[in-house]
Amino acid sequence: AGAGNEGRGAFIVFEGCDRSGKTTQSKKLVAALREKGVDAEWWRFPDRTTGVGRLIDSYLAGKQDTEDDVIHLLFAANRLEKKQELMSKLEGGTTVVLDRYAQSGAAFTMAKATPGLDLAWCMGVEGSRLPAPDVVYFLKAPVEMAAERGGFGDERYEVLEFQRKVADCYMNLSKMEGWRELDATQTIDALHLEICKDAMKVVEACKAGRPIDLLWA
Ligand code: 2DT
Repeated sequence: AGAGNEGRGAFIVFEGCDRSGKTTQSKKLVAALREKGVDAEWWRFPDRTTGVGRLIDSYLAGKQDTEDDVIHLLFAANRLEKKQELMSKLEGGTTVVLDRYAQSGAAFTMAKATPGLDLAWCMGVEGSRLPAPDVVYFLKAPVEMAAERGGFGDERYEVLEFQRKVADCYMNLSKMEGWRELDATQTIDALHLEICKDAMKVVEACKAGRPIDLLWA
């Protein structure tokens, strides 16, 4: 039990378009929190290691086509299957830093503009079954810049035109929900410092007993 082990852990989510720096920043945050004595873990969704996760992986790799509603539900199921573990980490005092969560689910499905799969549907599917993040860090960068970064273009959604739509959906969600918007074009270290300062406050508030809300209820 470290210094950060009394009270509950914070639930911190990173969102943003592909290649905006979520993975780098979320991992750096976990390392920094641990250095400060905060018990913290890095998670990501989709978790491709579960049975559901393997279906998602094969869809993202383009090996399998899946209806838009079905793949949305699989992404949601992938979160629901980790809910007990997530809750017991938070309640046990561990801060969980997530690289993508249900906000990705809503943004990517809405970007497809499939009839019947609107925001209300997305929110209804899992909104009352999962915990809400204590903060969402939204990394904003022009999609063109993200596309120039390494690794872009390997998977189903990594197409500039689609990423533009995802960015619009993220922007709308962010405004609606009051996410913490961050300039992802600054240096890795400058962005990291900005996030660290804010995240420590969130960790302290959760430790002091801020309740865990429902995601969208
Ligand atoms: P990465 O593993 O590189 O982050 O890509 N996605 C993710 C969805 O469409 N719905 C979801 O609920 C989630 C969590 C975003 C994963 C890809 O899967 C998309 C990019």
